[in-house]
Amino acid sequence: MPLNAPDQPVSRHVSQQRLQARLDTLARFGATAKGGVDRQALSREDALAQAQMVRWGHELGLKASRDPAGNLFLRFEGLDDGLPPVLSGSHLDSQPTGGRFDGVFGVVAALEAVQAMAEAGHRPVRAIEVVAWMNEEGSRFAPGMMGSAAFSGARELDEFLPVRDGAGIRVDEALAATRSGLDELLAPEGLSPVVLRPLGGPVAAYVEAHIEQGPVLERVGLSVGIVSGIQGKHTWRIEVLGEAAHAGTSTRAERKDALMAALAMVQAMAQVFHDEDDVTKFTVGRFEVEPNAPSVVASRAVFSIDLRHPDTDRLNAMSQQVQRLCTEHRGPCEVVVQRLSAADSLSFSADMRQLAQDCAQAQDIATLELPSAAGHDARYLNPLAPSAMLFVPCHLGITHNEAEYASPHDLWLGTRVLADMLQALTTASSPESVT
Ligand code: HGY
Ligand code: MN
Ligand code: MN
Repeated sequence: MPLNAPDQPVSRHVSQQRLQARLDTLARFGATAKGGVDRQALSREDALAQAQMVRWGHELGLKASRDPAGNLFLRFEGLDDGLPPVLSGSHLDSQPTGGRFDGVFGVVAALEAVQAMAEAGHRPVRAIEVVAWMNEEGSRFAPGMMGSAAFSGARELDEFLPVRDGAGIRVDEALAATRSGLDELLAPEGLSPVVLRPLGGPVAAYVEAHIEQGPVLERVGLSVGIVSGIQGKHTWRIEVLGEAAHAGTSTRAERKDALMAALAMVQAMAQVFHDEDDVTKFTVGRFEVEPNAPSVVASRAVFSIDLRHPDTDRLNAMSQQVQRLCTEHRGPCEVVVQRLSAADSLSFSADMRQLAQDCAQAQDIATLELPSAAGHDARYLNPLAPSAMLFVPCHLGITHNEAEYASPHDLWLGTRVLADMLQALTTASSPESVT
């Protein structure tokens, strides 16, 4: 049963200035010289950003909790504590040369929506939890979306704990370090420590605001997009093992050149996955070579594969070729093909998309429905509860790049629609079911 836009919308209390100020504050944690951010998952910068969210939540009387996967929750109590909460948020971690909006906008927008409710004197029937998911980006620890995948039960947290970053630090070590880091940051301020909560839990609905990471909304001159779905994404880690040898004395015939074998694999996949309509996205973003010395034949090469397509069958058909193509092109080397993640394409519920449309229309905000080519934590919430995503434009679609930009006005409009959606999802008219 679709819900309607609220008749006393709290969106009028959403503050553009406060939203921008909070984004500017968080952009300081991991700020890069070129105006972007490098805030790796479970890093000191990540802990500083989480601590700042806890401080802001504390000012609003929100209870902070963190689960064993490092997801952070700020809870705005509802009238009926027994009802499953509505969750809204995104991620605080970034790519190494990331932008100031990817992920963090959704976390700050959810907080702003809750603050607008508090200022409007609106007490929701069911709680709202502002959430910052751990390691959405998968930059320091692969795969990405570890926090939301573990929360939803799509993946076991135990699978992720032994994963190491480039410095050999394990996820569980980094989780422990940021947990104590968070307590150390907050204790001197007399803030109650962040409560440890169990992994998972009931969710009534989930809404995530995010920059589009594409050029469509800006091109058509709209400030808010309603996301129809998210394309499928499969990722791998490929390790090629050869033998170090002298660049001058070893002959081609006797070499076990890990780099040349890896390049042959990448080339073969690029050809097989090439499609004229440019829908398939095949990316090798990480490529490590050992010993990485100019006069030594490479003994080892490790590279990532990120393969995406909106059609799940097509994606699966391509996926099945990865092992074969790597094996066929390994030459005299050994190859280890490790699948890291496999997520199908998904669509968001029509009721939730309709609610987004109604809440925007009630504010005379024109919208466009569009798919997401980028992955988001909503992927893992969608099977649990009715979920939706809202996009705001990002200039020229530039993202995963320090030049990423979204205008204060667009961010404000997107947050206003989010606020009214969360209000509609938590009003008395919806105590038993959400949509
Ligand atoms: O990879 C993605 O699509 C997301 O931005 N981490
Ligand atoms: Mn993101
Ligand atoms: Mn991203």
